Amino acid sequence: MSALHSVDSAESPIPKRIKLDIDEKTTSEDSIHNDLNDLSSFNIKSVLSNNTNLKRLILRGTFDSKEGDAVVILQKTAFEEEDLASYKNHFTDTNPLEKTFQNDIYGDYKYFADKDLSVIKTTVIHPATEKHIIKFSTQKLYIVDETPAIYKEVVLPQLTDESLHLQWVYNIIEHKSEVERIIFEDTDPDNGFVMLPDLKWNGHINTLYLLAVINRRDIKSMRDLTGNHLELLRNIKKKGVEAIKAKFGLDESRLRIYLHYHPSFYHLHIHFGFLQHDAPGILTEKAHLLSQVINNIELLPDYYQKATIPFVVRENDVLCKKLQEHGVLNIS
Ligand code: G7M
Repeated sequence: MSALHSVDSAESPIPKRIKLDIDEKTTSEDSIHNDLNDLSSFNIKSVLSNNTNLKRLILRGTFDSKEGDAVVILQKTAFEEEDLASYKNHFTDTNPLEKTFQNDIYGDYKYFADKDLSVIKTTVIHPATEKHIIKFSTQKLYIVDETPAIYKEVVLPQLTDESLHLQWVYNIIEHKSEVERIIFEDTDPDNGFVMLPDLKWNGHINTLYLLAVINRRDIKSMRDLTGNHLELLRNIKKKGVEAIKAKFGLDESRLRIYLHYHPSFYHLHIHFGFLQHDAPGILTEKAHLLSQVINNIELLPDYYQKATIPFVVRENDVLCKKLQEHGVLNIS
């Protein structure tokens, strides 16, 4: 997945047009992303989710003369504080205010901004699999305390069946996609990683959201981490922090550096976000601070093979059914 458009401010590290990098289909000749200039050929079939907090609408549909379903994610972008000066250019008599009501000292208006102030970050996934449709649909959530036994007997067999494949990750570490977006890279095969903007990032520093994807392919998630990986984890933390300081001027103390459990793809990766940005997936049932993970392993090298780790499962996940079948999750 990747963004179709991004606001290209002076500070933005992301070019105005970002290549869409989903998987190997990106490069195929009939890829929707080769010449998608507007959404006039998109036919809406249903609304998968509408998050009024995130101001994000996710639609399922099809594209004219293209086979298969598509998912289109529309998300209103945050204001960019750093660029206050440019706001003056947007407050002109060609950007009308329409009064909704007035009461004493309070006035409520609709402001019709120029198009660069009203950018909607758009992600297009085509062809979208049934897994994508499920992933992006609003669903009931359940929390499960995952013991090592539950992981081994129920969760792990399910992960190996996981068909949301890792091609897009391999494209990143093999320099086949998103090469121009790389912010930092350490090519060491054991302890190296590629740091680049997360697909969800719109390029504004106040919503900074980067991803560090490791070069090696033998660590699925936090569960696999042991004392043998301390060097890798410390390296990602140190060099990732240095790269962000050099590129964006943010100190480590202003960053939230964390892993997701469970992640959405099983190739170890670490999130680097601006502390004051409430990024999706920072809640306690999902986010694990990297410094804490390192410390747990320092105290006990096989901590993550012994620990019970809670995680959230969604009602339509195949795993949810499996957990019920094994009596781990009881849904009335
Ligand atoms: O929840 P989890 O820790 O697995 O997070 C995975 C992250 O990968 C999400 O925040 C996605 O936005 C991000 N992501 C997913 N895809 C398919 C891509 C991609 O193609 N490129 C980039 N740069 N990030 C992606």
